[in-house]
Amino acid sequence: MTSSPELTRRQMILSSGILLAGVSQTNGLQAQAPEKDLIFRTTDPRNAEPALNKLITSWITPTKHFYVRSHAPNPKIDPKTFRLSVEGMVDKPLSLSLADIQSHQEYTLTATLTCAGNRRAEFNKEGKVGGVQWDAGAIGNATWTGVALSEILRKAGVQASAKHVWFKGLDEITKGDGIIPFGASIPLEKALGAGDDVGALLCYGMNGETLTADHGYPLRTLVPGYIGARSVKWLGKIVVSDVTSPNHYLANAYKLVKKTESIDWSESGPIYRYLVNAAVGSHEKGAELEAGKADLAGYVLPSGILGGRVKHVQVSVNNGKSWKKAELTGEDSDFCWQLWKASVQVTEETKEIVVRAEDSSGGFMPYRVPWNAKGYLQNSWYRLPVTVKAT
Ligand SMILES: Nc1nc2c(c(=O)[nH]1)N[C@H]1C(S)=C(S)[C@@H](COP(=O)(O)O)O[C@H]1N2
Ligand SMILES: [Mo]
Repeated sequence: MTSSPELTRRQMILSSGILLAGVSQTNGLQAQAPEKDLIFRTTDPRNAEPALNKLITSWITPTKHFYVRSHAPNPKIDPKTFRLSVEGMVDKPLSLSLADIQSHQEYTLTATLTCAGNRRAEFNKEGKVGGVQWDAGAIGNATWTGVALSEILRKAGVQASAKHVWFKGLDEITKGDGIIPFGASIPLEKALGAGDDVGALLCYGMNGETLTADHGYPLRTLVPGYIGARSVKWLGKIVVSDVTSPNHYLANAYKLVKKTESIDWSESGPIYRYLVNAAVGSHEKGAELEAGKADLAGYVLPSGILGGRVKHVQVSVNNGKSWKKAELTGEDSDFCWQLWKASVQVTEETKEIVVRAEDSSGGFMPYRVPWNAKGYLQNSWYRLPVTVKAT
């Protein structure tokens, strides 16, 4: 399947850590995937994030700069024979082709997707955490096109005692002795939305183009406001139930637990919403600055709550003794990040640029996030180490 030129390329990729083209994804069933310009944390499966200076150049993240988080190789799915099944606590189980799905009203919305493990690598300062060693790039803001999950559920007829909607992917993840799909569930009320909130989408488009293999072709869920793990790619099955999904990625993983050895999964419940977060993208860690004015820029994400907005982003050059308010740029929209910029005065005493944010729901970035064994929800003050030289 892999030709030798690709192998050569792969080796080159591995040595540089950067993949400039989606060479290994073409499966004959769809067009060549667009190029990716990402830093690969692992290549098999594909886990990659953009350089932060590229990430913050636009409010909409181009697909080539959109992070990829996959637990197994992209499954090869024939769109002609593809079926989405809808079962469980419904009056009328469904088996839908892509055309059936696309015959419903189409929605396009912009929403930020972020991995619960974004900024995970920062936990290592306190104690090693496993998993993909993300910097602050496991986040992106895209336009998503698809149909409302609520409409499909209504068509199937959700029974009165139903409380959760399970999603099952078509990927095959080796776990222990077995092979399992990636799965998740969300509360029924989140799935259905209300009023202006369409709830969750079943998407086939991203940034105005057909969803790529990396992002879940031909169909994925998009759950605005929730951690990326609830937006299941390569969606094959929906189950309506009165309980949460038993799938490993809902029942066990994506929880805040304290121990690495013999993890007690019952210690906490599943993570759903993401938290307010921010990072600097204009400068690299360890950047050399000249004393005087420094122009900084980055992203900021309000907590994943409908109507949630960024209240303010603040920057400190003296470890939080004083703060300067940053200016927000980009658009102000539900479940979307914002970009920010600020000019600050740095001195030879400045060792770090520190950033924190607060949102309209009272969510804030704390000084420190308690260490957790799986390295989730790191949203402490963002610290960018710098060296400042006298002019
Ligand atoms: N089927 C499937 N869906 C999945 C995953 C996966 O590995 N398999 N990863 C999840 C995680 S942890 C995240 S953060 C998002 C990432 O979406 P992206 O790769 O499109 O950025 O997809 C989620 N959906
Ligand atoms: Mo994730």
